[in-house]
Amino acid sequence: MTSRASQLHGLSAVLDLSAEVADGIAEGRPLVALESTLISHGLPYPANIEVARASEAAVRESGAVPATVALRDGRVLVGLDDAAIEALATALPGSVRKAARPSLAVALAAGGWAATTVSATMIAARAAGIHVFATGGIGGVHRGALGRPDSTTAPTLDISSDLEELGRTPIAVVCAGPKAILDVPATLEYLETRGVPVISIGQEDLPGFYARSSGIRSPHSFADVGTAAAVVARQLTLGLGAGILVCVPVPAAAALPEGVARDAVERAIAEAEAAGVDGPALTPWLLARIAEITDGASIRANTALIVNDARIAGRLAVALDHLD
Ligand code: PSU
Ligand code: MN
Repeated sequence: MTSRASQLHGLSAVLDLSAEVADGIAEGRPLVALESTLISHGLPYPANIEVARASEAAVRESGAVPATVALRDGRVLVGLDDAAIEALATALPGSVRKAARPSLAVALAAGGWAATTVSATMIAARAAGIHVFATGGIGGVHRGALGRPDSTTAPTLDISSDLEELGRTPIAVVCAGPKAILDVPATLEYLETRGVPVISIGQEDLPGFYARSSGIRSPHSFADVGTAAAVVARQLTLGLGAGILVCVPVPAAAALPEGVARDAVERAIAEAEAAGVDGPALTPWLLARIAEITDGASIRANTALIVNDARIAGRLAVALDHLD
């Protein structure tokens, strides 16, 4: 490595803000980051492109500026135009990388398109000065990550880099709970250890991603976005370093009944284990298999919850702005 190449430039050297995002920042408007892995890996076409567009529209309706994040040819794009969203949504399977904190450098060096997960999107949002981010469900501790009680298989230690990122990057992440494919109690414990507050809006239970409830009580809950915003503002300004997870349930009309969601998730996980699927491919594989098992009902739930999260994130960004 030459001395020039070894200089530390930081992410700002590879950051490309869209005109809309740059204007929003210059005007001091509230902004909401959106991720792109759910477009390229999380949902099939055309649900993925509909969700990407509807999420941006929902953020705008709430009075904030959307900033969808992806990587292209070594650059971190914050704010995508419609052609970029279409490219991600229609890409051939396997042609778009999935970039998380541990794969960000490789994806940037490889060139071409890469989609950003929650961890990589948080990194980009922080570099752009965006404090609020909406996704569907965060990654977390996979079942079997810590071993299985009645089997001889070794612990996989498959724990999403999303959790570490929440522990070290001060951004509010709005989601419909940890994804139901995970070990949700272990995911909550991990977040607690890493100093990440988990709050739910509008109900005492932690939202269950496809279902309204995870069956677990939320560590904290608040009646509405306004009261949650005061806590978010406090967390982000205390200098603790960690972000905050803000959970809102999937809209009732699109929710899967708890039993239906649980059965589909358990069946898909058993099949994934039998098929030996692991690593970054596991989450997309499970989401796709659950869609087949539920005959598309999980896609409708996932779509509705992502757009709802974007709307709530927009309101949260506006409420934070009014607190300043
Ligand atoms: N939310 C969804 N669908 C998704 C994801 C979130 O509704 O596909 C993505 C996010 O990008 C999240 C990733 O960071 O799944 C988690 O992947 P892993 O478990 O491999 O860390
Ligand atoms: Mn993983």
